[in-house]
Order: sequence, then structure tokens, then C-alpha cells
Amino acid sequence: MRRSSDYLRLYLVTDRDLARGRALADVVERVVRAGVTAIQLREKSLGARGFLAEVGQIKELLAGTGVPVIVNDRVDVAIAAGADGVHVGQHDLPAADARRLIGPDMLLGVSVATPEEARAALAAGADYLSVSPVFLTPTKPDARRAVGLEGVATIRGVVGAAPLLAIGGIDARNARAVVLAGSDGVAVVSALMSAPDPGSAAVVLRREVDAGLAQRRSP
Ligand code: TZP
Ligand code: MG
Repeated sequence: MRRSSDYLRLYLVTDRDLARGRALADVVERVVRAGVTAIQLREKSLGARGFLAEVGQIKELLAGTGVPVIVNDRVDVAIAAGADGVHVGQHDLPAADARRLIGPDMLLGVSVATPEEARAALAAGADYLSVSPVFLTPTKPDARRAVGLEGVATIRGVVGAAPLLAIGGIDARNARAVVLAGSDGVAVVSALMSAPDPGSAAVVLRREVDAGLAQRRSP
């Protein structure tokens, strides 16, 4: 289990439909050069073969960077591709089953919205939790009720120092507040995928996160 939460500082969740026609690998390469610390590949319509090929391509692209490649939902694809981790929600394979299948070394992330879900995910072997959704977002219209900054603070209050991420409606205007509320970083889709210049958007977001973390650590 990784103890450091540095890889959660700026976490891109991909959505090829929001990439303004750019190739996914192109966006990933640009944002990683600009300070993104983790990539979650999220593919809701690709079959297993296509998804496997995509994970392989992005892994190759990021080899040697130290930036983990995490697969959304598909534990089988994550294992077959040799990904660095897998991320599951409350309606996916239960965290304990995912942990059993991936073994002790791959990263396991779990989306949570309540203190109970957070405690259960940690007990099941999650390496990090993602508070989801913080704000309402058109990127995931079926997301549950937004928990707000208060939700992030409440979950931080019950998980101690466990690595904590937050997702949903986060951009450069609110990223620092999300970190000040207790998150160790921010996960974004549209703020990077749809940005006219994803590299500069990543620089600004990363600056906001780092400023929030510095402020939280020495108020
Ligand atoms: N899970 C909860 S909200 C969300 C996901 C994948 C979408 C976040 O998208 P955006 O564009 O960063 O608001
Ligand atoms: Mg899911």
C-alpha cells in the first residue's frame, strides 16, 4: 500500500468524447508534462479488447514518468493490461473483491459519498478514496447528490490521514477550496479534457492544488 498521497495531486479522468477531436494520448501526454500526477482511463463504451489496447498504449506512453495508469471499473482489464491500479464506484465490483483479485500491490481507489462508505472502503483495502461528486457536473449527469465542500471536510474528519481525492465539477476556480476542505488533490475530467490548451490548464490547476496543500500543512 502506498502511504504517500502525492500521486493524487492532479488526477485526470479521461473522456474521449470531451477531447475536442484530439487524440486521447495527445491530451494525456500534454497534461502529464504539465504536472498531472495520475491518469484514470474511463471508457464506458469500449469493449474489453479496445480498452485493453488503450491501457497498453497509455502505459507505454507514460513508462518511466512515475505517473500511475488506473483503470475505471474494469478489474479484468486492469489486471490483463498490467495497469498500476483500478478504481471502483459503489455500484461496481465491491472493493474487497477487487482487492482480492488485484492482489496487494496494485492501487485500489474507491468512490465514496458518506462516512460509512469511506470507512467500509478503507476496511476493504482501498489505497485512496475519492469523494464523489463534490459539485454537480454535466460530465456525469447520473452522479449522486453533490456533497459539497462540507462533504469533503466530513469525510476527511472520519478517515484520518488516509489518501483522499475529490471529483465532480472541479476546476481552477474551486480546486484550492476543495484541497483546503481536506482533499489531497483533485480529479477532473472536463477542466483538462475540454480545455483549449490542456497543458496550460494543468499548470494552473496544479498550482492551485499545491497552494492549497501548502496552506493546509502550515496554516
Ligand atoms: N465521477 C463523479 S463526478 C464525475 C465522475 C467521473 C465526472 C467529473 O467530471 P468533471 O468534468 O470534472 O466535472
Ligand atoms: Mg464505476
